[in-house]
Amino acid sequence: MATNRTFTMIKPDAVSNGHIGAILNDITSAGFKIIALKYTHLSKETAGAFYEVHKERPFYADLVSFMSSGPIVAAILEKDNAVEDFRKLIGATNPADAAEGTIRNKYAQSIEANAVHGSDSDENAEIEGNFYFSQLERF
Ligand code: RTP
Ligand code: MG
Repeated sequence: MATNRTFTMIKPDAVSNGHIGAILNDITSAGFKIIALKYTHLSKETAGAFYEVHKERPFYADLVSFMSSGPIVAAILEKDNAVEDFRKLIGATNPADAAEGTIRNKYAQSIEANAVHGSDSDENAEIEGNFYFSQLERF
């Protein structure tokens, strides 16, 4: 069953390049409501645990280093058809392939430093949101 929530992170490249405000504005302008929001810095261990699903992928070690290289912004977002619509809003993983006007098209640096994360399923949105936020941190 489709739910109306997804989970995102503004990645270290976009934070250090000063794009937090612009990206949150794009997200809310596209009709997503912010349910939970956190500014934090992942340790290598925490980033490794978050990306456990990618453990066997060749880019896993680099991804964990990158995601723990500086602060990130984590959020739970709400909108009808949230997971699919949010992935449309952010664009393809590789910014070279991301459609004009998408967040990755505007703010990403490379296939790894690609500005934002977006959950790829309702099930993962739930798991990822629970990784960062308690019930008391959701509004
Ligand atoms: P995300 O999970 O961050 O929303 O990205 P995605 O679904 O579009 O891509 P995924 O396949 O889940 O990969 C997770 C993140 O790993 C980095 N990556 N690097 N060097 C590479 O070839 C490579 N491929 C992926 C990216 O940061 C990607 O977003
Ligand atoms: Mg993914």
